[in-house]
Amino acid sequence: MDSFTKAIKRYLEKRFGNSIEDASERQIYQALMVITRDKLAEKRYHYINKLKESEQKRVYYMSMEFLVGKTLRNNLYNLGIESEVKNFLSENGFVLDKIYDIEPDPGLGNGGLGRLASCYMDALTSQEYPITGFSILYEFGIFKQVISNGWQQEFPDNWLDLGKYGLIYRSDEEVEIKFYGETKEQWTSDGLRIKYEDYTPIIAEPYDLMISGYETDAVNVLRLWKSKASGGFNMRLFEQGEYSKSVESKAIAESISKLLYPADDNNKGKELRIKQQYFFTSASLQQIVKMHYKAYNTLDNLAEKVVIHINDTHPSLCIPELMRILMDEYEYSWDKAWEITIKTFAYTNHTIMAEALEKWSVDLFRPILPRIYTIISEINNRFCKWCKDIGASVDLEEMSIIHNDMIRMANLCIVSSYSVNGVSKLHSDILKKDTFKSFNRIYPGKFTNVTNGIAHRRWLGQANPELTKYLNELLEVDFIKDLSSIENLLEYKSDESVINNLENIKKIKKVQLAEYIKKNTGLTVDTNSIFDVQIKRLHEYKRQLLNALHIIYLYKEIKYNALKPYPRTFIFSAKASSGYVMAKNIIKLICSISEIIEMDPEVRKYIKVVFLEDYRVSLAEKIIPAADVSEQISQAGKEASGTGNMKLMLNGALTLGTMDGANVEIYNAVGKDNIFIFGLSSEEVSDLSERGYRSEEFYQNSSVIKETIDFMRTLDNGDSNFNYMADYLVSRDPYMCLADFESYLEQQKLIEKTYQDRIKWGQMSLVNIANSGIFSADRATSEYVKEIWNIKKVK
Ligand code: OX2
Repeated sequence: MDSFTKAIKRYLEKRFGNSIEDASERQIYQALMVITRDKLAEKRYHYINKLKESEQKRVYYMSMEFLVGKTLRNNLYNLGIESEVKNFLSENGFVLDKIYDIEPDPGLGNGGLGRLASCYMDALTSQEYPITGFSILYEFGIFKQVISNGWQQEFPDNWLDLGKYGLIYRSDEEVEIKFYGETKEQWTSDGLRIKYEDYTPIIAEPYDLMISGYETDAVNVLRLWKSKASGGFNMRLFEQGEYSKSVESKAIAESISKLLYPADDNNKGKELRIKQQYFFTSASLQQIVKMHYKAYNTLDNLAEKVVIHINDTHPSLCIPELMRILMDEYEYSWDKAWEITIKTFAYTNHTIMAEALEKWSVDLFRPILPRIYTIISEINNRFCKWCKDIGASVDLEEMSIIHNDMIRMANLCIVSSYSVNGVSKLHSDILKKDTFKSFNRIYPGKFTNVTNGIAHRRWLGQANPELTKYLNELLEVDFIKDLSSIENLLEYKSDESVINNLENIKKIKKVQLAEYIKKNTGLTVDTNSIFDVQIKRLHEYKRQLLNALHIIYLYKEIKYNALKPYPRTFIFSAKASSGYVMAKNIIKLICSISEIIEMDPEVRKYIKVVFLEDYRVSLAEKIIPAADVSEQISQAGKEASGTGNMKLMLNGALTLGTMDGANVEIYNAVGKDNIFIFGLSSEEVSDLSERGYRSEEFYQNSSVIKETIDFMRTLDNGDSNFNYMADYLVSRDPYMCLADFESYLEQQKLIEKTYQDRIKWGQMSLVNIANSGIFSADRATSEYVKEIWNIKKVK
């Protein structure tokens, strides 16, 4: 530790010519980022040497998204030096929390899928497993959301400006990626060889982010690739006065790593997205293969030493890329290359939403990646032939990788991986029984489940130090090291003083959040009210609209039927994909409700609506510990798992949810008396869909629905979209909000009643915290380690 503080002083002197007394907060921030990074890099050096010596198997985790969250606090916490650094700084007049605030959230992801990848990197590192993450160094991560007059606006997020201090540039490991051009088959004395001509080369520059683990010597790396033109700018054009043309190819090349697509609901921006996907998978594969060859002088044992995990289909071009490298660069035959490939890849599916299952049109794809296209096409030919050979009565319409001139990436992944998993029990069952049922028939045993998990060290240890400290003292077990031991809390279920203490901690977190709300929205919220929270991407299937409809109902009842409900603060935070019009309309609706309530002194005594803009990891860390109610109200069968549900439960919020995704497992863990479940089951949803869902019938047949929607229309003032949304609900309602409305209302009433029984609520909350152990990412990653990857700790 002494050396750490010395290093801070030395850095300030050398870099800025300042002593610590004269340093600015910015300078302290930079010093801490750089010194922490270098300290981790040093640890990494020893760790990697042990790993190399042991020649053990490694995992490479490919993901288009990693939502790492702020790194500085996480690293100091994991290194066990946070409180010393805090004291050292405060002796010198600085507040560590203010320094943390300077760091931007590296927004290299959209939502759950990206955050899951980061939780897993953290958990695996804490358990000393060898994993490397690969992704893109997006210059602009997920956009900054600003709400203006209730509408979402997007602004670029220039996170690298201050975020760059955590990265290490590895100029020695650049690779070249080839796009466009033509491939020619050539017969040589060694047989058939592929020659690639007239291609456009792009350089991938590697930047490494150190991933620290809790109380461990392990340091893993997230490698992020940045695109750069090969050859830079054209001097001849520049000399001819063609200034903008001279840098054109550079601009095109660099566009690849410019922006994270703010869409996790569809596959837009097709061409650039294909380029991004190939760019990072090719760069990563080239590096993996090169390193392996250097270590073993052969690729024959690749599958024994390497697992490449494909996080949803976005990185699926890894598969044909490995085939290409093996055949075109290392002269393997098709059969031998295929044998290695299908033992190397494992694939996780994260969604069954048709619009999110990636498909690329052959016409678009083939010119960009001609060689890769030929390989995919050959994989498909052989797969279809094999199906016929085994005589399986299989449905090639459903299973063929290329169908109607579209390449179906999930099918490619299933055919080419040795393992396919879903992310909750329900989701994995749906994959087997429905979405991929024919595949499940011909590949028995290939499909499996690993229910998601979360990095409790961040989501409890760091986000809620008050609760962590209290539980540490109470339980006398290191539940931060091993979350399963948190179940000891159950012993205190009847201990009123414990219930009171938990309630007091919740209150502290609510006060902190209320201050944030005041500062950022100007709204004053009652910290004695129920904090009812829905925070996640804005999607119709997640049904923020159902939540909004309930608030409109309450408003009507308070205003016209003298209802005096227990006070509630409805807190929303969500980004909508920039092209998703209906999602943006839902944000507008929520903001309009908030405004109307705020103007009405009669109503705002009881209910308030807060929409916090720019949802991101660091904001989630503030909201989650303060939540009383966790809204997990997706249409059953649509949310593959959810992970926010687990984070909220861990912090003592009670779930109000449908039997969807991991809610089902939360229900099983806490029992029916400690959760609020409503709505149609996933089978009932399917049945109703098949029979033909008509929301208008629900509107006509239920007086409460009818009155609420009719009232909603009266709120329209021309600038709001109440009428528009009411029409949408009555005429379409694709995710069946109206079908579930009454049962949702019933559970909301029960919540209100239960909350007022402070002991009962406190006990339910305690039971939730105590049963959250199974949702640790340590548990989830251990399942990957044992069931799928078969790797060992680095000792
Ligand atoms: C999300 C899923 O929607 C969510 O249910 C799940 O918890 C998360 O992935 C992590 O598994 N994009 N985001 C997801 O899937 C896709 C595709």
